[in-house]
Amino acid sequence: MNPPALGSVRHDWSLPEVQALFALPFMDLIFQAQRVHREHHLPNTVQMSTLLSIKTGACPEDCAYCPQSVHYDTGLDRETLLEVAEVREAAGRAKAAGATRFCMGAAYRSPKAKDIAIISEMIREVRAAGLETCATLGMLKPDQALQLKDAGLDFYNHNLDTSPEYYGEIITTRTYQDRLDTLDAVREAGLKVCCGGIVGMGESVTDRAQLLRTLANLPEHPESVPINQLVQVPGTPLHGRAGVDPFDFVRTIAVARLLMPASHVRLSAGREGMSDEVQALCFLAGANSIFYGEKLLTTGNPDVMRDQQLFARLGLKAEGQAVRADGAAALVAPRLEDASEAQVV
Ligand code: SAM
Ligand code: DTB
Ligand code: SF4
Repeated sequence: MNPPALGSVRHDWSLPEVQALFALPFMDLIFQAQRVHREHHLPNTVQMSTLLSIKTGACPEDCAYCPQSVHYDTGLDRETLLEVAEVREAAGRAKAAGATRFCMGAAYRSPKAKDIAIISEMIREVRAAGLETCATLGMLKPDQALQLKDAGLDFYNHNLDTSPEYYGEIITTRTYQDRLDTLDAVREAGLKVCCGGIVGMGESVTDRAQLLRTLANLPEHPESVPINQLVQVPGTPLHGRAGVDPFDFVRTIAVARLLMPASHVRLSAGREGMSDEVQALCFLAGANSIFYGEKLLTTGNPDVMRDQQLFARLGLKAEGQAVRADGAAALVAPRLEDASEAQVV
């Protein structure tokens, strides 16, 4: 029997199948990824999410990549939970700059009841600003996921980060199964799932394959799949690691696109140090989402002007963004029915 064609939504990927995709000649892999991308998505269109750290630093977890862990001295100033008004203002700015989704991140192992009550208020304000809402607050129990859903949350971000096999090298304070349990609770509550990982932590190609295979073999594919390149922060155990070959990063994006054809694959952390040309290769490989705005949670991201110039040079459009009063028409996504034939082939 022939294997299923690339482009079908599957949940039964074997490790050898995924390894074979990683082993394809670069051009063949990118060609297949772009072909599958166009079967499922409007080409030249990128979804834009803006991040805000609503509670920064002093996290009890020991994630070896993270500047916010209390276990490492990264010189980060800790902050308590922001005021609702501060979040409302940041959401207004993100909307005006052209984002369609606003993601609130908190350095928690898991949120407390009083935090959920305040964050529910924040979610209502962000929705009122006309943005999709996303939160990333650590582990959730089923009742907490339901409370966030009731507050109007659209997406919950919780990453697997790496393969089950490599995970223990990176985090010891919670298990891979804890993460899968949170993803279950989020799905059961009816929230959309944003789940991905990090490339460049010293993992092998097999680890990258196992991460993507684990994501693709979940009962439902995450709607958003953030692929982060490690941002090396002095003071964290992973600072000083050899950087990843940019072509290997692009390959990871391409394989994510092939394994989860209908999902948004986000070119996530690490863009600030990436050339425009490598970013263009990531879009060619099927990335169709970015973090937009000059800051991620605690580290930098390309500023809005650099991204607008990159989009203009590549003819990329922002997904689902209404025309802005200041005439930033280059960021307006064509509706499918308005797209020219050249844009939908
Ligand atoms: N504390 C919550 C948690 O871990 O679930 C939410 C915030 S946490 C910062 C969200 C994700 O950001 C992590 O799972 C990781 O994938 C990513 N991340 C954190 N630090 C990073 C870094 N230095 N480089 C790349 N990605 C990073
Ligand atoms: C994700 O996958 N990447 C984002 C978001 N989800 C929360 C976070 C990246 C953080 C990079 C390091 C920092 O800025 O602290
Ligand atoms: Fe805490 Fe999240 Fe950072 Fe891990 S990634 S140390 S859980 S803030």
